[in-house]
Amino acid sequence: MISKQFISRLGRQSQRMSARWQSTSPFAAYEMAPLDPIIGLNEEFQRDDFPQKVIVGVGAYRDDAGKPYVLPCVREAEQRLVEQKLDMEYSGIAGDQKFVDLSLKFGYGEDSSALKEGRIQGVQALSGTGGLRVFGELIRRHGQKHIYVPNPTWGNHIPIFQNSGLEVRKYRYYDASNSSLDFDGMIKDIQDIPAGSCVLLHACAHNPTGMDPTLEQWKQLSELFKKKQLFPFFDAAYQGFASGDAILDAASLRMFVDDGHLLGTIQSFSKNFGLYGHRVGTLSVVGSNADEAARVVSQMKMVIRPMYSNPPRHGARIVSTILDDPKLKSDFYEQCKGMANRINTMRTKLRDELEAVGSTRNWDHIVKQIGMFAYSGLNKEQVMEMRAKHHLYCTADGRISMAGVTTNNVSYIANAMHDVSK
Ligand code: PLA
Repeated sequence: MISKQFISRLGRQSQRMSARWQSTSPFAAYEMAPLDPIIGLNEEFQRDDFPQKVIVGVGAYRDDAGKPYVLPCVREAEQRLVEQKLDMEYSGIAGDQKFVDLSLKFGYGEDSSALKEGRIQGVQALSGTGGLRVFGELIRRHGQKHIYVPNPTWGNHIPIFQNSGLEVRKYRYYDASNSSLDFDGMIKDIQDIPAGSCVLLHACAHNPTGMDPTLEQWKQLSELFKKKQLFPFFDAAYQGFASGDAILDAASLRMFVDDGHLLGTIQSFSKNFGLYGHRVGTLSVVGSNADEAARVVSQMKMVIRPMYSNPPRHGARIVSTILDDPKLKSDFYEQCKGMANRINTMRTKLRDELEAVGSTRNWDHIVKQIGMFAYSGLNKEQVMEMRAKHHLYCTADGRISMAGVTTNNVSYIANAMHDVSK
């Protein structure tokens, strides 16, 4: 029998041991890391107890009541999946093949000849971010030393590629003084990029600027990439959110493939299908033939297996249920358009409200920009003042998630913007 005295002696002993361990904790030198500049805003916002506080930080769609929105087609697909009582076995390393096939058709086009020739192949990815990370690792292992990204770009592109062991270089993209695309600067910088380099392009709805090249400009870029023998890599995180039409939004990618480029692409289903937390995406390449594309996919699997083994199943099943069913697919196109339309209505409202509250600055760029964000032109000091004085949270670069602007908060937002910029 173990006596009470024995147990309490053991207790005292382990207390003494843990005190000793604390002084030599393996974590003693860990410093508190800064909050993430985009997702970290949510934490700061939650700590704020001001009743009228507003957050327009992370790009997550809200309905006009300010609530997260689950697309009805997603709800219906989920219902069907529950009824099927599917198993929950591991997926393959490359994920759900049916999902990948449907996703590639969604991105590259149902009748893409490169797809029919088997030259486009890919894997399911942990949404856009995971696909970018695997791609970064893949090209670094196979000889790339750097990657070129637009300036500015989505903030996380830089650490993702740095963590993949690549040096991140920038090309000009935005003319802040005119709130417009700096196409001449972009062309000039791209002309100087060494042959064979990988260059990231936002397929549509450029984050954060909301400014995309026109179709004629994409054509010029395609020709330049060919002449300079550059390796294009498309980040398609907003297909459907730019024009509201997911097919139109894939025009740049499809043009490059039709022009014969060999390239890589990540697709994210976070925004267009509203599947943020389910982490659904695809990483694919267009190779010169089917065998080459298959070899690249086999190398992607070599990156994935020791990194996270294989991707989650549920979100991919939702997307493939929708894309494989004519009725759900057409519901999706309509519901995606609905989100884009609400954002556009809010762009006009925000500009009009800024005028109504007496701002004499030109805010036309808010209406001219497309996609999820307004790149307001407010500087860091103004952003911080809005946060302190008005409890309005947007990212430090003045980017406002238009998806979080609603009929109820638009005049509050306009007031705060005007107050810090008059
Ligand atoms: N690529 C771009 C250009 C993005 O803007 C984002 C997300 C991603 C990829 C990755 O998204 P995913 O991993 O969910 O597919 N950008 C958000 C969210 C919407 C974020 O920062 O993580 C943003 O607020 O900028």
